[in-house]
Amino acid sequence: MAKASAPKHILVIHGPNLNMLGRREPDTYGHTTLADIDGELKKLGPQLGLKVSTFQSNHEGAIVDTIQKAVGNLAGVIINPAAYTHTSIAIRDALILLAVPIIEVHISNIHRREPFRHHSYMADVATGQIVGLGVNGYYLALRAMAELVGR
Ligand code: CA2
Repeated sequence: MAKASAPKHILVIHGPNLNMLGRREPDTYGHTTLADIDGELKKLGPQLGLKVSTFQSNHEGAIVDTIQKAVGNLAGVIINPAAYTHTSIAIRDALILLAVPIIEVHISNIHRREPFRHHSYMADVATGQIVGLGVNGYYLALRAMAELVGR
């Protein structure tokens, strides 16, 4: 009988202040905590044949370091770069190094908010974007990732 292949590894990256989810600004970001989201993704991953790792940092360089270390070891990345979405060429350049599908997630609809949130430095290096669907966007992204990378 053929040996089952190892699950493909998906890294989920959360940018600055997302560690505050569920604790402040519930009208914009909801009541779900980051630990809730990571827990759901780690449960859903194996159901989709994927291994999920999660990482949050408030520091741009730490996010760049994590992406660099992952080069060659990942099947895909789901990233909510948070405020760095609108400022970080460094994270954009690091994402390009990965050469794997990238899904950009935003809990809020950045296009309905202040003009400075309308531009994303990640948008054109991402395979796709999910915005404005609340934390459900992360779970939709993981399902889409399973389709993109195969099982
Ligand atoms: O809608 C999103 O997911 C954002 O990436 C969230 C970022 C914001 O800068 C982007 O424009 C859109 C902000 C994350 C801050 O998260 C907080 C959560 C709870 C309380 C305070 C901040």
